[in-house]
Amino acid sequence: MATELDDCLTVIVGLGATGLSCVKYFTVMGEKVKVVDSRSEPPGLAVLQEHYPDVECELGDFNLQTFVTAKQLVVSPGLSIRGVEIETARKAGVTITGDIDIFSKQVTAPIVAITGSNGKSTVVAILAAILKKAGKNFGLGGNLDGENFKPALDLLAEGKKDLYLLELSSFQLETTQNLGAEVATLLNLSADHMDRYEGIDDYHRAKQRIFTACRQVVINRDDKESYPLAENDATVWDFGMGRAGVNGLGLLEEGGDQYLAYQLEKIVSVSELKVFGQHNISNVLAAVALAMAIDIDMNSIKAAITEFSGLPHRCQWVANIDGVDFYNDSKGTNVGATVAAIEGLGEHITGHIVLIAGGIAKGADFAALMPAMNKWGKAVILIGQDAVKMAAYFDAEVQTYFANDMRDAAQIALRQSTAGDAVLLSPACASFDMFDNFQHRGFAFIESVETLQ
Ligand code: UMA
Ligand code: ADP
Repeated sequence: MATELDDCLTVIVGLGATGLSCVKYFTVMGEKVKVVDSRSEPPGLAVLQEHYPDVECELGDFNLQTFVTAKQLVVSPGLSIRGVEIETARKAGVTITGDIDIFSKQVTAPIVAITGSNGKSTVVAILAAILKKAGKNFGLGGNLDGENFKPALDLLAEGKKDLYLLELSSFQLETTQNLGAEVATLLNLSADHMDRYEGIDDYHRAKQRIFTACRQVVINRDDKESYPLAENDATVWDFGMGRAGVNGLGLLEEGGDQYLAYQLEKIVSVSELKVFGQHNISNVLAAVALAMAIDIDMNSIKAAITEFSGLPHRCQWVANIDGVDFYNDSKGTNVGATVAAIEGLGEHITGHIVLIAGGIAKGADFAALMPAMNKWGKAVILIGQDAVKMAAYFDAEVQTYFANDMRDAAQIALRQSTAGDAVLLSPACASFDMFDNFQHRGFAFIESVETLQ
């Protein structure tokens, strides 16, 4: 007998990359869907019209009726589930889900799931390099950008895999009920996206959902927020900058050298790594812990970690002009990331740092930048929408300048530097006020530096 629910549709909320991947998925499954997006011209529109002309699509202001009469809402990560339409639908008994939730129910191969405020993409890239060395047939996707960009559901079209490696954002985890990863990690926690959460605890709760029903966890000994809050009987691996724990990765000092180690067993010397900064050593240790949790051989691990030279736009060396090194850390989009970049670079150079920062603050408190800037910085050049707000935080000993655009910022930065100093673009802010995304901002910096030569 037909029920009222049979007339209701799965409604895909958002027509970006995730929304499109959901349309493809449900179409392959033979299920009729409807798409809504509050934007009048969402990025996925042209593809939808060309390849899925029969899929009904509502654009512009959301229609509450569509939400409350849906069978389920598949919500894209860019939208908060606390929006009035979604919240009303939830209260009316409509299931709220997301692409990662659907993906985790669909696949049987083990999932390695990585979240954290910073270092996710770097750890994913190191682990992917390790898996390649080990000859694994794995799927790679989730909250990634650049060459690895792939919504999780698109991985299903790639055929059978031995395992899946997923980077997950707090936004994606909000709609994920029971991930059931083989191994899950929350690398670290510092404030980000405070314009979307009620506070850091709220953001932390979203991140903690990565541990739901997982079999193994990898925790960061240097950040207690990385530990699962809920009781579970998962096998625990740990990593951190000190000596390794019982089932852990850490650092060993021997003969004046520092080594990455599993318990008391040396893996490689820190000097053999191509990446610099404590944060990157931590990232490598995390990737090794994850690889060991899924039984990858040590030779593949060693080969990959000593070859890895970092991702673009993450503390990436750009040029040396008159003895001043320029670094592009455009992916430094929150305060924690910029602090890590300043400290990593500060220890690496002989002079001081001239920081280029600013953009959209996302509700951040920039006070945490000050100890690092007071220690390693000499000047800050501010750009973008929240430049004035940010300037109020800097102490008098750090010279503060405002720049109109990136080229202006690079010129001022060079004028304020002397040989041995480093100019670091690490904005601690989102880029969308002046640029399409962080890559666009990074390339604008690289081009601006080129004009200085
Ligand atoms: N939007 C609307 N109205 C809508 C739907 C979306 O205005 O109806 C806006 C959102 O507010 C957002 C933008 O559109 O500003 C994009 O949102 P989306 O959900 O359509 O995004 P996708 O294109 O599906 O991309 C998302 C991730 N983006 C976000 O979570 C914002 C991508 O992560 C991810 O690679 C992709 O899914 C595939 O999994 C990018 C990202 O910036 C790298 N992530 C944030 C971060 O890392 O800080 C969380
Ligand atoms: P995510 O994917 O979480 O944004 P990325 O690996 O892309 O992380 O790195 C983004 C920025 O975060 C880097 O440019 C660097 O400034 C900073 N960062 C990287 N790893 C760490 C870490 N382990 N702890 C703190 N900051 C980090």
